[in-house]
Amino acid sequence: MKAYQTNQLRNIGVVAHGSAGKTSLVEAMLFNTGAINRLGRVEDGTTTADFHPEEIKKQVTIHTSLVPCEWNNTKLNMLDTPGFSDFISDVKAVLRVVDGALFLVCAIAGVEVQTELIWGMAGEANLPKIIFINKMDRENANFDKALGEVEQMLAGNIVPVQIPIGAAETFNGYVDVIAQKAYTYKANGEVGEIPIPGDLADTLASYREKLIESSAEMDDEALEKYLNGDELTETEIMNGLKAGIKAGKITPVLCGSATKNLGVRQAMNFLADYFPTPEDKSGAPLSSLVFKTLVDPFVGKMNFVRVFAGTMKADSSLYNANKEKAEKIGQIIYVRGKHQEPAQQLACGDIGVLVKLQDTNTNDSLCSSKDKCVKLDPVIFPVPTYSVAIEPKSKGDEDKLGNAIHRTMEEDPTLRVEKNVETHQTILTGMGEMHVDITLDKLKRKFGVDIITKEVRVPYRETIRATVKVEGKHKKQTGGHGQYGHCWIRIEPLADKEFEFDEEIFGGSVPRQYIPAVEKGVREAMVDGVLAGYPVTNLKVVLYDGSYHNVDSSEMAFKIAGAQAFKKGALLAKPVLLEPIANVEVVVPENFMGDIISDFNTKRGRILGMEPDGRLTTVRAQVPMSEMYRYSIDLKSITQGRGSFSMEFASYEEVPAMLADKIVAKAKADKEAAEK
Ligand SMILES: Nc1nc2c(ncn2[C@@H]2O[C@H](COP(=O)(O)OP(=O)(O)OP(=O)(O)O)[C@@H](O)[C@H]2O)c(=O)[nH]1
Ligand SMILES: [Mg+2]
Repeated sequence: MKAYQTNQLRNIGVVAHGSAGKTSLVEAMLFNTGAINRLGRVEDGTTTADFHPEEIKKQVTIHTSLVPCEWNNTKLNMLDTPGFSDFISDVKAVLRVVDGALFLVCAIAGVEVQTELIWGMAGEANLPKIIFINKMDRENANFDKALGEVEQMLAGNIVPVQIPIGAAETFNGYVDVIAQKAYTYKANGEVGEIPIPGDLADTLASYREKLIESSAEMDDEALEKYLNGDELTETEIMNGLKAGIKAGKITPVLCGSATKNLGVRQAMNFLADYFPTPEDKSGAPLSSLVFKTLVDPFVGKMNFVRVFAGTMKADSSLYNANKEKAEKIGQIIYVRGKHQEPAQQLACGDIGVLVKLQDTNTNDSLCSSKDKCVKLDPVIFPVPTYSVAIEPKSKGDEDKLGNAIHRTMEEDPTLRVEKNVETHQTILTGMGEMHVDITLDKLKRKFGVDIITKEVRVPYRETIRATVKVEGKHKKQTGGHGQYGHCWIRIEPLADKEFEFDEEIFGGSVPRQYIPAVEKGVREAMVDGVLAGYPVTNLKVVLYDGSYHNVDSSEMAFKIAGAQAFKKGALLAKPVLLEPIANVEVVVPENFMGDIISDFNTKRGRILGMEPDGRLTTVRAQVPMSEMYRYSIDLKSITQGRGSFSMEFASYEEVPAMLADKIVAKAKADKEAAEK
């Protein structure tokens, strides 16, 4: 791959809802450059961008792929992103490093949820946007309907610069609104000029008017001319369009078919001619951001990096501003999907891959040295909310699993792993079912660990509601050295603290040195509650009496006596089961509010409040954690993917009696089964 100057580069994020045709479009683009001589198909797993085994298997994009297309003396750095919501983190990362986004809209399905969401993100980032209405060749393709949805659902000044000629099997050309000419696609990829179809004349006139008006608004002189009723020159229109795109004030709309490779060359020309170039800061100190990390089985760790200022040179040393550590560049490589070739440098604005960096991962800023350090804003990744419990299929693989997960997390910022000390489960949390499935597949394929998943156990706890006085006596005095420990304890509920131990011993009925042993016995007994084996909390134990034996008493004997007393006492002290409650915040379009609330009612939730904010409403509630482990799936189905939520632990509360009976019964059955 040739080296390109900053003004020859275009960094373009290809984004949309799943299946809109992003990967197919990028494939056609690459084919048109001559870099590949066969047009790969997603269905066959032969595209350049979807090369990871998990992508080929599922026929969807899971990882962002960088596919540079050398075209008309420019390099279009196309970043093909996933459309499936579980992998939205990759889209977020891409939007952080590109100079604009190419949105695909399916000519049949129209504007779908993920497209709407990503549109919002691109808007927040002030990114230039272009729309390509795809699948014009398919049955029921309807450009006007798709365009209508775009205008209605996506904010901004939408300006069609092409009009398709025909649709579905008759789709065979387009009218260029800028040049005011009509073309038909030819088999060899060229186009031939044809007369403008009569039935499109009015549409052309109205789109052209919109284009001129929008372009004129970008320049005072042009605007004055326009308002005076004078004609704008072609150059003025083109400059206005270019400026409008860059400023995010004009969103041009193009059309075509990715899989038939129709309209794709025109889209490439348009990107090369009208899309903004990276800002040229080649003279400034090096500033760059890693936006994706992949662990390749052959190459090792690959860090995708975008240079924002300066030039990055191969065989040089870098400084990682986040880790505050020097890094040596092993090699810079240009990638095209999985194809790799060495590069001497990355010009300002360019995107490439660094291999074998020690401590660098996604979101790290790399600069030239400590004193010329530039730390860039990181990508804010979504917090994962879908959890499963995992364990290796064969017990011996525990260590292997730990290591494999650690490596996988290096390349995935939306994965969490946590060992729950109460339930002894390892909990894997990801963005959704598909994300977790793919992660488990990957762990098996890359690291050879077979993993089974289990339902997440709720970390219930137990406490008591009444005060009791009980005796514990451990006495074995037949033959040899005997054992003797004897205590009286009072167990009382304690509101704000997990545990407290006190003593009110008079006259040395229990000698000093054995008091800690009683406490130890109680604490050990509290780990395994009397109701269902959960840890017991929120109580105070007071040792107030007992007795001892000069020869036979020991710490061990008093520990056993303490434990005995506690077990007996806890049963008498009205034990109850506690469950963790979460504070939940759900953000949904206003019209789903009612459904969200009634769903929480079925989940034993308490609604704390609702706050409208524009089209969205935030619902705040307290819901038992046990009802929330699969909420990401429920929320997706209630809102068709338009909602998001977060939650955090709030407190422990008593489980309603009916439910508690079931949990206790199940715990007993489990215990019996385990003992068999
Ligand atoms: N008829 C027709 N089918 C298309 C076109 N573009 C894509 N497809 C088909 O639509 C399906 C999805 O295409 P992809 O290119 O994988 O779509 P994507 O946007 O990359 O999807 P994700 O990676 O899952 O987000 C595939 O079966 C393609 O063959 C098109 O222009 N016309
Ligand atoms: Mg794809």
